[in-house]
Amino acid sequence: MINLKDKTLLITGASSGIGEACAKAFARERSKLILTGRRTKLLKKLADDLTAQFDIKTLPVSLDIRDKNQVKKAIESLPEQYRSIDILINNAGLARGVTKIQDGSINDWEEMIDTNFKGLLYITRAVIPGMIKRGGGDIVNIGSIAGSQVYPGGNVYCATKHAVNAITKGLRIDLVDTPIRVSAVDPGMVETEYSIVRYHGDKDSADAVYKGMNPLHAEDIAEAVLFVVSRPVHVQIAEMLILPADQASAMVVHRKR
Ligand code: NDP
Ligand code: 8X3
Repeated sequence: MINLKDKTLLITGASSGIGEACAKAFARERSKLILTGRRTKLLKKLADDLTAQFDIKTLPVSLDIRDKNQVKKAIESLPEQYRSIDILINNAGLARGVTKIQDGSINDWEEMIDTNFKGLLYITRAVIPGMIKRGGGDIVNIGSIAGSQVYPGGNVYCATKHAVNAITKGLRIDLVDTPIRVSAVDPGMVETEYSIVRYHGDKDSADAVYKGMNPLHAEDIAEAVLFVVSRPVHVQIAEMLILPADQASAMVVHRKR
């Protein structure tokens, strides 16, 4: 098993949900954390709390992953002690809306495409050359069951996660002659801010998504990410699909009445 103490980790979307849970899980391992996202106050508070609790180095970085210039600049201007990124967790992402394509909001589509797909590409492009130069690293893409299945109302969100799935596979091919490992962790239903964001702040609609069933917790996914990157160097976990026990597929969920 690889010891994660003092490994430098960059997490996108660390201000809530799965990204925040990853930050906490790796803080327990005493990794060095670069925490990125748009909500600066939340990132700073998380960084301060983790530093105080685990006596680790943390760096909150305000970053809108949709802005390619911001992404490039943020990576290039990292302080020296955070420059050697060992692990990149591509987690930032969102769904917007559940409407049919014919009724869809082009703004919602562009937000999903720009964040989930293009943003992931920008940050990966900025981080990989350093990993290649240093001769190692891990890239973990948080995909989704929506990366291999499509469900009603999922259309563009599912397309972005299918794209993440393809990029993960493409990256693994491109990096096969390097020691860099590329993994996909693909969750089913996890109760985070995800559904609140998807329903544009409508809490009742968001709560209804999980009604009568037991969803995953963000911590369940963080544990999986921890497992993936702590395997011995010759082991590459290519894909991990993780579902709640109450979910069988994107469209089959058992709900107690
Ligand atoms: P949350 O809404 O709780 O977290 C999403 C994170 O992404 C936030 O930290 C947010 O930070 C960040 N983010 C969104 N847009 C941007 C942006 N433009 N620039 C930088 N950061 C951004 O949801 P989850 O934790 O559930 O989602 C994390 C990932 O997991 C996503 O990729 C999602 O698609 C995926 N996923 C989620 C599932 C679920 O059921 N919850 C299931 C399968 C996959 P901020 O707002 O501060 O910028
Ligand atoms: C998020 C989970 O249920 O919308 O990727 O496919 S779901």
